[in-house]
Amino acid sequence: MKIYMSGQLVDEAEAKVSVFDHGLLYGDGVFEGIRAYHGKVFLLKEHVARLYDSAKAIALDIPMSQQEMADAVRATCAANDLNDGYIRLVVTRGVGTLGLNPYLCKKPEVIIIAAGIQLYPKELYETGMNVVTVGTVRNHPEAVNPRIKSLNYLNNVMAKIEAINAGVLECIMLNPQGQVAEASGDNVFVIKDGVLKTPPVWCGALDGITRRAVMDIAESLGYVVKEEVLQRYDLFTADEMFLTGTAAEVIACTNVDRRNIGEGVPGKITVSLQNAFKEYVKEHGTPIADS
Ligand code: PXG
Repeated sequence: MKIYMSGQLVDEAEAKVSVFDHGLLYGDGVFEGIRAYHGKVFLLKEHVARLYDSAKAIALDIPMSQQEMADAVRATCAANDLNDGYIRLVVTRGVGTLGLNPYLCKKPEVIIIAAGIQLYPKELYETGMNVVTVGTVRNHPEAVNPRIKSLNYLNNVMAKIEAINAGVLECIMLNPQGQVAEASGDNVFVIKDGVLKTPPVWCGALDGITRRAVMDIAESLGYVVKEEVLQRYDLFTADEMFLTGTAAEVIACTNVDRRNIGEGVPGKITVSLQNAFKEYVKEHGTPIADS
């Protein structure tokens, strides 16, 4: 596999970071997860823009333009003959001292990995998945704002541990006020009386790119979509519930905290959105190959 690192494509065995990189020492950096479908990078511009916003929020200057970054993503996919897969973009603060001071780091490190994708088990897309709400609350917005896709994902990892220990694969995280924020690596939607509802990002959610795509799709199918504060009550009383994310795409949640959502099977609207999403990805990508 070829990895993009320090401005070049190198063999996987040579793609190594220093033990003095602040990405490793402090989780000081940002990342993106992007999908390629049918030889096109899905919503590439949007992912690159979010990466630069995450970087800006932590005062990290990425040493290349957004266009150069997008071209580097395409070049990494091309070098690995990737048509369908998962791309991980990582920008670390770079090599510094053992102290915290980020201003002593010489140059941010940009890494692009174009690889396969690990999905939830296929049958969960048919049956829906069970989730639990967890005790680990989402980061306070004035701590590490959840809108930053930072390399410091311990908050999410701690939540994921709780989910797995409870015998499920994903969880719902609440914010410090006890409102629904998102899943550990996905956004959350409920449907009540035909209306789609998802928490506004200020409730502690990443401004998910799949989330926005699904809001778009739902509106084009004629559904009303609202960004609304949600409480656990809204999950328990929902007719349908689903998660969205680059890795997960659109997946139904049929049980929360051992309570069935609706009939305990994926709802009709969720299934229609899953199908529409498959079509949407065909039309919203940047071709990997130069035309
Ligand atoms: N919330 C969080 C906290 C995320 O990390 C999403 C929502 C969905 O956003 P997009 O833009 O992808 O629709 C993410 C996405 C994983 C995994 O293994 C998921 C993500 C990052 C890394 C790994 O499920 N993020």
